[in-house]
Amino acid sequence: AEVAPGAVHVPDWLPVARQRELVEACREWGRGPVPYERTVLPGGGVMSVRSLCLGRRWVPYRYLGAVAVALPEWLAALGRAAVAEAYGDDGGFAPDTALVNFYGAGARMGMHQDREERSAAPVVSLSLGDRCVFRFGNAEGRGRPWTDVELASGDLFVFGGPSRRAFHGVPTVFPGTADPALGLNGRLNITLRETGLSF
Ligand code: MD5
Ligand code: FE
Repeated sequence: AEVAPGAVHVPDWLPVARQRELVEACREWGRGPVPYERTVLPGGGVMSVRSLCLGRRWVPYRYLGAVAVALPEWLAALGRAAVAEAYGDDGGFAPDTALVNFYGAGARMGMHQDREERSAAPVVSLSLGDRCVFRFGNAEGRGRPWTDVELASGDLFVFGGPSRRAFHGVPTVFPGTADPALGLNGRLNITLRETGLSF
């Protein structure tokens, strides 16, 4: 479903077996040199989600050239397949970064824009585990109008074109709503991005 120009929601895109593999991969990445961490914002606030970045290092509000853990080619290929699914063509999508966000009990994400990528490429979002409310806003500010969309495990969302600069957030995660077969207590979101950073 096209929620707004360039913003395409594909419910239940990933089969459960693939979801399980992704959850396991997210666990495995957390055992490597880059742990999941709460980001401390310049104003002193601490985000409630725990994040891990593959391919590039993200600090608020920019990417650094230092590669901590490589972005696996299979994950970049999944991102290309996701763009092709949403738009009918992958548009040469070549993500260099995966940002993984873990929402544990009570975690949420306030309304923000993703502005640090120096690229017109879309962002691919994959949801795993607990269901949530995803709030898709407008490019003018944090306030209304917005559209609340429920995202469930296996859902794909692609944000491109004018939707790329819309304010968005995750005001609510519904605890205990994940398929028990996933063995995941909380919500994971993987975003694939082209930073436009070359080094
Ligand atoms: C999440 N993550 O569910 C979301 C999914 C983040 C973040 O917001 O910055 O890590 S990504 C949703 C997204 C990305 C780029 C543009 C837009 C939404 N949009 O224009 O709505 O953890
Ligand atoms: Fe975002």
